[in-house]
Formats: sequence, C-alpha cells, structure tokens
Amino acid sequence: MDGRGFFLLLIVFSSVSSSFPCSEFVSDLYGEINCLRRLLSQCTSEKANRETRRATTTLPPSTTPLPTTTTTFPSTTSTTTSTTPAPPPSSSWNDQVTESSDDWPTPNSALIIDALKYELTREIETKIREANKKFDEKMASYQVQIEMEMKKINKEVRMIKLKVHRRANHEYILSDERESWYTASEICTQWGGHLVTIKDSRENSFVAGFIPLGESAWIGLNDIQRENDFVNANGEKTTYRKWEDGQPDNLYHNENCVEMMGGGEGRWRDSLCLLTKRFVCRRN
Ligand SMILES: [Ca+2]
Repeated sequence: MDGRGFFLLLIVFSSVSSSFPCSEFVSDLYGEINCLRRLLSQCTSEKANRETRRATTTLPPSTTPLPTTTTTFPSTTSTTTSTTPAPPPSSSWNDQVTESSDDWPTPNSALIIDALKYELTREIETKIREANKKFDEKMASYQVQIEMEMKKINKEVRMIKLKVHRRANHEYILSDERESWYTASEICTQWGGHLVTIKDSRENSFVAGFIPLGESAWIGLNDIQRENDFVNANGEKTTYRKWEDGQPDNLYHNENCVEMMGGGEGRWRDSLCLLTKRFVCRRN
C-alpha cells in the first residue's frame, strides 16, 4: 500500500466511524498515544518505501486499482493486503536505466572530452613555447643593446679621464684605446669635438709633442669620399700638409685615412681606415 492509499483509508475510516483515529482511547491517554505512534510509524514506513521505488525505477502509469486494505483500530495488529506492481520485463528495465542515465558521460562523450583536453593542452603548450621564444629573443636583443651602451659609457669615462692638452682656445686629447678611423671619429663627436684638424705647422708640432715616439694616431684628414681629395672630419678646409716622403701612396688602392707619426716632426701617412690606432680629438 502506498501513502496515498493509506491516507485514503484513514479518510474512509474516519468518515465511517465519524470519529478521529484512536478516539476510543479518550479516557486512556497512554493507549491513545501508542495507537497514534503506530499510525505514524506506518505512514513513515510507507513514505520511505515509495521514495525508494521512485528512485530506482519509473513506475508505469497506474491503472492498478487501489489496494484493498483492512485495518482494525485500536487493535495492536493490522492486516494489510497490497497488490504490488509486477516488475517490468528485463529489456524494459534496461531501457529505463539507460534513459535515466542520459546526464552521465557515455564512453563516446568521455572520448570526446579527452580529445578536447588533448587539443587544448597542445595549443596551450604551443603558445607557451612561442611566448618563451619571443621572450628569449627580446632578452638577447636587450642584452646586446645593454652591452653596447656599457661599452659606449666605458669609452666616455675613459675619455674623461684622459689628459687634456690646451692651446689657442682648443682642447686636445690623445686616446689610450685603439680604434678604427670611423669609430675614433664617432668617439670624438661624443666627446664634443672631432678628429683633430691640423691647420698649420705650429699646431702640427703641438699635437706631435704628446704622441709618443714610435707610435701613431689618427687625425681628421681623409679622402674617403673621393680619391686624393683630402678633407677634414669637421668639414673645415685646410691647405697645410705634412706628408712623409712618398706619401700618400694609396697602397693597394685602399688607403683613405691619415695618421700622424709620434715624436719628431709629426709626419703623415695615408693608411687603411679599418686599422685600429690611437687618435687625437680636438674641441673648441
Ligand atoms: Ca686614398
């Protein structure tokens, strides 16, 4: 008997007896309480059974007549006859279980989820590799830039520490580092001047005085743009020259920068611009 049947039975019983269940115990409070407890226990048990059946299977539409129940109050025993619905055929049972499991992953949906996870993982890993590669390239680029800036700063610091020679409102320095003519020209510009322009014999002797004997240094004169058309690094036009005998010879057709020999008269030679030598800067 289900809960609904039981309650209908109570209603029928009440209407027939025209009195509240267990009303016979009005004068026996202990007996009435026991009677009501039994009724409550039956209701609770029926409700639990009904919920259990609903959770495990779906009952077919009920065409079964209400069970026939006979209960005698206030008897301590009750006789209950119920008609239990026959279980569905095994094939129908399996179908119902399958249908009730639609919300759960089937083997196919599990495979799809695994495939999606695999693709997503691969895509994320690819993105991470690309990001790491870009980061490494950026870092390498920054490192090269930093090293170049550090070299530049170190050169400037060394230039600042050099002894400054003064003459006729000009300042001269002789580098202690050796550089190509091109790099020497850039460093002199950073210092605020140019590779020295020699305008006359007095200036030539002054500069030759602080270049050690046996060494040489780049000056600003060059014919890089046009062969044998010598100009100065600062663009100033000069006519004074102090060549060694046989110079400029443009040896191997590739000597376009001028160096001054140290000590003595400070004679000049044309030389390969890419050779590294000390150099003299001048600024106003
Ligand atoms: Ca030349």
